Amino acid sequence: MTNPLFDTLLAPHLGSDAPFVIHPDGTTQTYGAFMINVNRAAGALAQCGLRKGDRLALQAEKSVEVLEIYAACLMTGVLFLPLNTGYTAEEIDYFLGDAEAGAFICSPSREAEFAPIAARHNTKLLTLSKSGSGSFSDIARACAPLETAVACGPDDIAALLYTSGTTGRSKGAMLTHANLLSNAEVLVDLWQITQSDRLLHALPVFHAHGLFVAVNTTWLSGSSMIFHPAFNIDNALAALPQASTMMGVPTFYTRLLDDARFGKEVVGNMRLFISGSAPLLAETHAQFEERSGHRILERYGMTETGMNTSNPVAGERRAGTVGHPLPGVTLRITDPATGAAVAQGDIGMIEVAGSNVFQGYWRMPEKTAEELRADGFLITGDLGRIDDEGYVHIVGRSKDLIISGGYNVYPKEVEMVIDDVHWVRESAVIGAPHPDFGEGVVAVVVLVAGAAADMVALTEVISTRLAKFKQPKKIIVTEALPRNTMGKVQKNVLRDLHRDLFARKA
Ligand code: MLC
Ligand code: AMP
Repeated sequence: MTNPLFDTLLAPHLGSDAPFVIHPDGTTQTYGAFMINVNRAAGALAQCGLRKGDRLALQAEKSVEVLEIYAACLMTGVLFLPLNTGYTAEEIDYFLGDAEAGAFICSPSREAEFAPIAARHNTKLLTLSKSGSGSFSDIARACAPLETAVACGPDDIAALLYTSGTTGRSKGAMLTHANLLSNAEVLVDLWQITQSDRLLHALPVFHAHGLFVAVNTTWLSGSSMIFHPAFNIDNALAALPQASTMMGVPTFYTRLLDDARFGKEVVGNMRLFISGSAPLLAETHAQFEERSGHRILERYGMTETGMNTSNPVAGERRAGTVGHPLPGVTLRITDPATGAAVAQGDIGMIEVAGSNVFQGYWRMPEKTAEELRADGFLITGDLGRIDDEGYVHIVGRSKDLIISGGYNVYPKEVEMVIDDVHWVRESAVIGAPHPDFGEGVVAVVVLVAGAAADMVALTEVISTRLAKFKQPKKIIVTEALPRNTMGKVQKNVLRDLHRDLFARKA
C-alpha cells in the first residue's frame, strides 16, 4: 500500500453503490459518487499548488464537500486544518500565520473580511458555501481528477488540529496517518460497527469527535450516516427512528431528555448511543436509560490522542466512568508532582501512550516536551483513578480548562482579551455548572480604581475578538479576586461562590 490510511478507509469505496450520506430530505449519496468528488477535490488541491506536507486551512459550514476535501487531503498528503466556524478574523489570522497555510477555504460570506489576512500570510484564499458552491468547487469541477493516491507513510502528518492551551496560545496538534488509522480500526472493532449501521451525525466536522471518530469509523466500516448540519432537537427526533447509532456530546443527551417527545418509540432501530468530549453526569445516564431503555456508552478522548478509553458494547457500561483503555492504549495514573505511579485506586494524573498518541505540537518543541514524556506517555491534564475492575473514572482536571457544550475554552485566552480593556485591572474566568452546556463561561472582573464599568463596550470587544462559544455568558464585577498566600487567584473559591449562577431549567 502506498498510502495505507487512504487505501484502507477510502479506496475500497471506488465505484461502490452503497449509501454513504443520507441527507435530512431523504436523498442519498453513494460511496461511489462521493469518491468521484474526492478525486476531483484532490485534483483541485494539486491545481492550487498544494503538495504533500503543505497545509490547507478550512473554515466552512458543515457539508459533504468538506468531507470530500478532508478525504482529498488524506489522498494527497496535504495537511487538513479544519477550523471552528465561529472563529473571528483575529483568531483566523493566528491560525493562518502559525500554520503557514498554503491555502484557506472559507465561506463566501466572509471572503472580503479574510482577503487582507490571507494576502498578508501569502495564503491562497478560496471559498466553499454550505450548498457546495464556491471558487474551490469551480476549480474541482474543471480540473483533471487525481486517480492515484500520493505515497504517505504511517508517520506522515494527516491533520493539524488546533487546541488552545493554558498560556492562551493555540497549539496545532499533529495527527499522523498511523494515529488516525489505528484509532479507527480499534473503534470499529470495539463498537461493532458494520456496513448495516446508520449513524446520526449532528456534530461539527472541525473537531476530532465529529471528524475522526464519526467519519473515519463510517468509512472504515462502509456504513452510512444521516448527515445533519448541526444538532437541532426537532431534526434529531425526526431522524432517530432511521438511525442505529448516534455519537454526541452530553448536551445532545440532556436536550433529548428535556423534550417530552423523546422516548422508546423513537429509538426502535437504535443499537448504540455514544457520548464523549465532556463528562456525562451519572444522573443523565440513569435518566436516559429510564426513558429510552438504552445505556449510553461513554468514552474518553482528546484532540492529541483520539480515543483513549471506552465502556464496552457487550459488558457493563458503568455510569460515571469512561470504561477501559482501548486495545493498544496504555493508561497509567501518576502523581502530578513527581510523575511516579500512584497506588491502585488512588487519584492522579491520567497519562496515555499508544499508536493513537500524536506526534507533538506544530513547531512548538518545548510545549511538546512539557506534555509528551520521553517514554511516549502524554500527560493529559485530566485527573482520574482506575477502580478494581479496571474502569477509568475522570474526577477532575489539573489544567485550567472549561468545557462548554463539548467545546474547550481556556480561561487565559478570555482573560487576556478582557484585561486589554483599559478600565479593567484584572479578571478571572471560570466555568460554572450549566444545565445545557455542562459548564458555562463566567468572567469575574475587577475595575481599575475609580473607573466605571462600560459593559456594552466590554461585550463588544469580547465579541469582536473571541468566538461565540468562548464569550462569557455572565460577567460579574467584583472588588477583588480571592488569592492564596502565594498571591495566586483561588479559582476554586470563585467556582464555589458562583456555582448556582446558571439556575437549572424548571
Ligand atoms: C453554541 N453556543 C455555545 C455553544 N454552542 N455557547 C457555549 N458553548 C457551546 N458549546 C452559543 C450560540 O452561539 C448561541 O449564542 C447560544 O450559545 C445558544 O446556542 P444554541 O443554538 O443553543 O447552540 P447550538 O448551536 O445548538 O450548539 C450547542 C451544541 C454545539 C452543543 C449542539 O455547541 C455542539 O455541537 N457542540 C459539539 C462540540 C464538539 O463537537 N466537541 C468535540 C471536541 S473533540 P447566542 O448568544 O447567539 O444565543 C474532543 C475530543 C473528544 O473533545 O473526546 O471527543
Ligand atoms: P479536546 O482538547 O477538545 O480534545 O478535549 C479533550 C478533553 O475533553 C479531555 O482532556 C477531557 O478533559 C475532556 N473529555 C473528553 N471526553 C471526556 C469524557 N467522557 N468525560 C470527561 N471528560 C472528557
